Amino acid sequence: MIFQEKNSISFRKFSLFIFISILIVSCKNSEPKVSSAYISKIFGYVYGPGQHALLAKPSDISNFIGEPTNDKGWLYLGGFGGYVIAGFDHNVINGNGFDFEVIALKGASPEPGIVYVMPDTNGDGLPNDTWYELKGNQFANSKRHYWVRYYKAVSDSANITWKDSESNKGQLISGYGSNYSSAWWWPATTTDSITFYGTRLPDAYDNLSTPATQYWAVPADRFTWGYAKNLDGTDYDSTLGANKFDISNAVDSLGNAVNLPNIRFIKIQTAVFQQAGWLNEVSTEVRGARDLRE
Ligand SMILES: [Ca+2]
Ligand SMILES: [Ca+2]
Ligand SMILES: [Ca+2]
Repeated sequence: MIFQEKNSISFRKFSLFIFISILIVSCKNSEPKVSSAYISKIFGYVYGPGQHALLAKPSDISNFIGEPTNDKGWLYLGGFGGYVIAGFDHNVINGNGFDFEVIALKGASPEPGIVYVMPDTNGDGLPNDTWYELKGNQFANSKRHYWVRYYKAVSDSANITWKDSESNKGQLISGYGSNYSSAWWWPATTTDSITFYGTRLPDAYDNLSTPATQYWAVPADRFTWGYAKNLDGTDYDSTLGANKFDISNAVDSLGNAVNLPNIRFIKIQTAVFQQAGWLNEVSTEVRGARDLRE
């Protein structure tokens, strides 16, 4: 009898152990699985007219997914307005200080892109909620709610023309990299015009040319924090060629600060609209983003 009772108690203990074990395992399985600190998916990529139009392939989006290993190339965003929309496979938490970084073309002079963030508010895993701009040091000097409409060149020997939301008109000046800027129209853009909406930063380059020599330079104090592909930033990690971002710098469409506990998606957009002489357009090149806490 005593022996049986002992056995019975042991069996009950064993059953309880199994039950708790199953409970722990099933609880663990129900947590969202974090597979990567890096970008896991691209939701959109459009190249803005610029000199790398024939190099920039739609399939280059793979260069922005995962770890930026040496065998990977770049994702060319092109001239003003070109962008990529990407997502992590988990929420990036807004903790103290920097939260994520955007990896760019290492060592190149600043060609700043603005970073926008979006929480997955409706929880469907898609970037169909609200974008918030992350402000940087030129926030007060930027044009928000700006757009540029580019028009495909009417012939191979013509230029791409444009107009903007301030009724300015102009042309992408031919010469560098090709005789005519018609070659800067992205083949994947099948329409005859394309409009890019976004915030425009001040010009990056100052024209310091003399009659004898053309010389353009980006003053070191122009872009000091808050932009992608910016080696002048105090947020720059020179080892990786990355700029670090704090979700606490998010602002809404009116420019007011918003408190976002986390984000799921990012959009990086070329934010300077300038042709700097022979240097040509100021175009952001990127190659991934990483959650700094994973
Ligand atoms: Ca933060
Ligand atoms: Ca969503
Ligand atoms: Ca560039």
